[in-house]
Amino acid sequence: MSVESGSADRLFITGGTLVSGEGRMLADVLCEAGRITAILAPGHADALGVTAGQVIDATGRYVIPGGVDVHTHMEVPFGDTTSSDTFTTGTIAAAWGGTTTIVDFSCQRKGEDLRDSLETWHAKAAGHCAIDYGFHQIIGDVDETSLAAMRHLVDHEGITSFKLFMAYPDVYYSDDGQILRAMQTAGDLGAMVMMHAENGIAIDVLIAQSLARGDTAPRFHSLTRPSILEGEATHRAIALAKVAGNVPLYIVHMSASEALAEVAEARHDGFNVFAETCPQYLYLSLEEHLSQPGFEGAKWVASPPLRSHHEHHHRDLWRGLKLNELAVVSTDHCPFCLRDQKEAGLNDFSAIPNGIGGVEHRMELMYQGVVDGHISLERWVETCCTTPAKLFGLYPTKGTLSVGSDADIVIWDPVGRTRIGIDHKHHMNMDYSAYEGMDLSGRVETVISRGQIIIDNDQFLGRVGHGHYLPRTLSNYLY
Ligand code: DUC
Ligand code: ZN
Ligand code: ZN
Repeated sequence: MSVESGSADRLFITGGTLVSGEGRMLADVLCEAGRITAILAPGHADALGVTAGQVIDATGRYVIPGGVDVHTHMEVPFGDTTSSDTFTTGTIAAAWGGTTTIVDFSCQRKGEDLRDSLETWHAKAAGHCAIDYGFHQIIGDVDETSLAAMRHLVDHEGITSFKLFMAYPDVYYSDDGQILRAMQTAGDLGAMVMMHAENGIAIDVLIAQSLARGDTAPRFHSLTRPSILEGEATHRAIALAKVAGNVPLYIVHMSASEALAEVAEARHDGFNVFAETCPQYLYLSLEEHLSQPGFEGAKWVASPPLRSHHEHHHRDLWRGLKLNELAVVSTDHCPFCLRDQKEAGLNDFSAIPNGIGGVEHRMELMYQGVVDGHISLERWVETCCTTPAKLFGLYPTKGTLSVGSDADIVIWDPVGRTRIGIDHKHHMNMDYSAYEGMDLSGRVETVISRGQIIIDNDQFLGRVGHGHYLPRTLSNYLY
């Protein structure tokens, strides 16, 4: 690929293969003032009088919409610590990996007003992001006040999705009655409910028993969060969403076959149920990662946990992605350093902050899924760019290469390679990589955000503060 410079406000991408969820075609893309203004059959630019500003020759490359990662946690408090990427470091890392939009979470603590938590998250992000960002709202305290505030957030703040927890008693946990009430309110508003579906009450019993036995190493994190309890919670969440009137429900960070089966059945029966998985649940396992000797396994403590590769979860999740039982791939990027952060749980796995960092690598890891034959090229774009934008009220501004859309574009080199690791490609603020040593097919070559080139051939050319807040609309794709 070569870039010729010209007017910064006008960008012409020629000779590439445009890929969408529906197919691929050879076409040229004209971007002006941050938007896509024309998509032209190759060779038609001259006839139509298109005079280029800056020209990018994308011959032999895929041209895809910028990645949309609808599940990240920058600067999120967890126990006594805070996730290690700021909105600045995390959004720069995302850009390096071809993601041009994130949706993070504003978190309501018990007793806090939803609006105050949102203000706190705006203060963390505003002016600090390299790419565009939005927020979902976590409701940690379902009561009359927060139910009323949900309407305010939808009507005035561009927040159209709300996350609830069936895990973490005493922190973010909601009981079934609270969940039902929040779902009824979301249903009235036309908003989406996102669910962390693990049975936290039962899990806490298993954790206490494990620690009492002296089973304190990181791998017991997975053994005390059995997949059947993810399946049970998913079943219950779906049942409650049905009782609330077929309210749109989105199961986050799915890791388990049992949970997938529940979603597949509900979707088959026509209910408005969606789910995402994350690369860690497709590539990493209890045996190879969480069970590494000593304290190493702490690097991969996240909830839900990595699953056993003997139990077919990985295979089933790949199949679910292919069949649209799983709609989206996000990262649940929630990074903590091993030193001083994960080490809080040296003698007690339950004190290890939960989370894996991966915002930089989602597009790369999922492209490997194309090369390995798990999903098609089109499905890669659909699950990583288009559907997340559709489900969360960002489409068609984001997630598509269409006239009028934001010029968020990735130029992808299908024959290049990407080596992930702390001494290779690694821009997240973490002292290790969860994907250390992986050598992947394909490479992010150029990343464009609203018409500005922010990554080009291993150089960051973006600007902190370029990223705008994205107020989101209610989605038209939930019913
Ligand atoms: N759930 C998340 O969505 N992210 C990090 C930890 C968790 O439990
Ligand atoms: Zn969660
Ligand atoms: Zn999360």
